[in-house]
Parts: sequence; C-alpha cells; structure tokens
Amino acid sequence: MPETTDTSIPGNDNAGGGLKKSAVVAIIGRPSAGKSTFLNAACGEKVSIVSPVPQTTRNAIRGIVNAERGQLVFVDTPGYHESDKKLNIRLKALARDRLGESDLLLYLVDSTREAGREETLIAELLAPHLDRVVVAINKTDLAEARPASVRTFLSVALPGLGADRVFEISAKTDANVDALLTRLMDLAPAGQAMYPEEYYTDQAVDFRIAEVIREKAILNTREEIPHAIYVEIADLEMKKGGKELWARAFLVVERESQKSMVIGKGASMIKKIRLEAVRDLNKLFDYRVNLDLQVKVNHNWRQKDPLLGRLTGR
Ligand SMILES: Nc1nc2c(ncn2[C@@H]2O[C@H](COP(=O)(O)OP(=O)(O)OP(=O)(O)O)[C@@H](O)[C@H]2O)c(=O)[nH]1
Ligand SMILES: [Mg+2]
Repeated sequence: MPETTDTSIPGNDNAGGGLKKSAVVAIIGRPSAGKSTFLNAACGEKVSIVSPVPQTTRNAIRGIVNAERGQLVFVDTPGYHESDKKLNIRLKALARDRLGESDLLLYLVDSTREAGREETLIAELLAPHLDRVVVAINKTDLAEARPASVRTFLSVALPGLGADRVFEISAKTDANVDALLTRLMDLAPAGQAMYPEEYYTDQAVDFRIAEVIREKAILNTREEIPHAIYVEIADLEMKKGGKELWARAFLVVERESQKSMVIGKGASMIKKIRLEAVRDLNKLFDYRVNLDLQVKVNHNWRQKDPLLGRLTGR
C-alpha cells in the first residue's frame, strides 16, 4: 500500500481508508519558550492560551494539523520547570508522561535566553529518544535572539542530532513553521488519522471557555495572582436553538486580598476580564457566548491534591 495517496477526497474518508501518515507530537520546552504560541500557529487557530507569565499551560492540550499527507496531533505540555511546589511537580510529571506516549518530540528552545540548568535537564530527558527529536529554535524574530548559541548548546547537550532536525522559527510570525511541519510529516509513521479531518482540537467547550477566561485574568493581573487563579464553569446552557450559549463561571483565587484585586475598583477589573473573554469566545465559536463571571476564594487551593489532579488532568 502506498505511504501517501494524492486523493483530495473531502471529509474524513482517510480514517478508514488507505494508510496516510499519523503521529502524536509532544511539544516540550521551558516555561515561556513559546510552546502554546507554536501550537496555535501550527493549527491556525487559538487552541492553547498564551501569556508572558511562565507556566501558563496546565494541561496536555491537543491541537490537530490535517494535511494531504496525513495528520499530526500536537500535545502542548506545561513548561518544564525545576521547583518543589506541588502544582509544579504535577506539571513536570505531565510533561514527562508525554515522552513515552508520543511518536515524535518537538523540543522548543527560546533563543533569547541563556540555556542554563533547566535547559540542560530537558536535553537530558530527551537524549535517550534522539531518533524521535526535532528541535525548533524559537523567537528568532527578536533582535536579542541568539540561534547560534542555541546550536552550540545542542551540539554539546544532544550530540548526534542531525542538522536536518533543527529549525530556526518564529512561532509568533509563523516564519519557517511550514518547513518544520513538513519535516515532522516526513518523520511521522504511516497510520490512520486519530481524529476526523475537520477537528483542530479535542477540548471540550467548558474547558476552552475556562481557559480563555484564565488567559484574560492572567493578562490583566500581576505578581502572584496569575498563578493563584483557576476557573470553574458552574453552568452552561445552549439557548435559541443553538445560537446562544449562556455560561456561568467563577474565577477562583487563593485569598480574600486577591479577590478584591481581581474584582478591582467599582468591579472594573472583573468587567474588563469578562469583556475580553467574551470577545475571544465569540471568535472561537459560531454561536454567541454570554458570560456571567464572578470571583470566589478557595483558600490555598494549590495545596489540595484532588483539585490539582482535576485541574491538570493527571
Ligand atoms: N517575539 C516572539 N515572542 C514569542 C514567540 N513565541 C512565543 N512568544 C511569546 O512568549 C510568551 C510565552 O509564550 P507561550 O506560548 O505562552 O509559551 P509556553 O511555552 O506555552 O509557556 P508555558 O505554558 O508557560 O510553559 C508570550 O508572550 C508569547 O507571545 C516568538 O516566536 N516570537
Ligand atoms: Mg503554554
């Protein structure tokens, strides 16, 4: 059976038809390396939330790229970060789990930062899987990018990695992303599509709404607050024959003092977060989203194991 077929049959006929390519690709890298930005660029949709605050992603979020030759299922992972905090230990384990479950490993390196200990730890994690690794040197659109020093680091930390496995990209401007996707498709094994072709993510609607709210909350707050937030969807109701979705959600913080900061003077902050979230949600979905957003406290939630398990899906 040919590895690729040049048929351009619409729909997802390939799911049961001739073998194309199919791979799960884990995206691994330090916090803020640009993993979620890359996922969105690859999928052409906002699949994963993005912010300048490290450790924004808390789950293994899937984004699906469908092409003539086959399907790549990218799994975004939380940034790999060394620390003893409970939430962080779970996030790190989540990234580690992905190594075994993936066909290919896309290692994203931020070319504007010095490598240091954390980068070395990630490279050590990846070294035994070199035959499955592709590296993207990211943020090359920035003047302070130092791709050459990343290459030097790679030659020491991952010796034996072929030059044809290293790409200089910008996830933000899309530069060289297509070439990288082509290479990943070359390396993908033959197999059946895992999702129908019209899918670009497998996330449930309530999770996506919660994530967009969390992104806006992170972008509008400072210091410890971005890390002290999670979002709970209390209620979702479709109305007007599927034309309108009504969502009731809570932005949950750890302490009373954080609650008043997130609400803001005359509720100005929570209103801003709500409006920004609604604007994005209306772009994401083809129905209108109405959002009732309130703030509540769950004292020291980051110390609570069952909740952490639920939030990180692990
Ligand atoms: N200039 C530039 N900025 C980028 C690029 N890729 C990501 N960024 C920025 O870097 C920051 C972090 O990006 P994310 O995509 O959230 O990074 P991440 O690796 O998913 O981070 P965590 O989820 O925290 O591990 C954001 O402010 C992005 O806009 C790039 O190619 N160029
Ligand atoms: Mg992320």
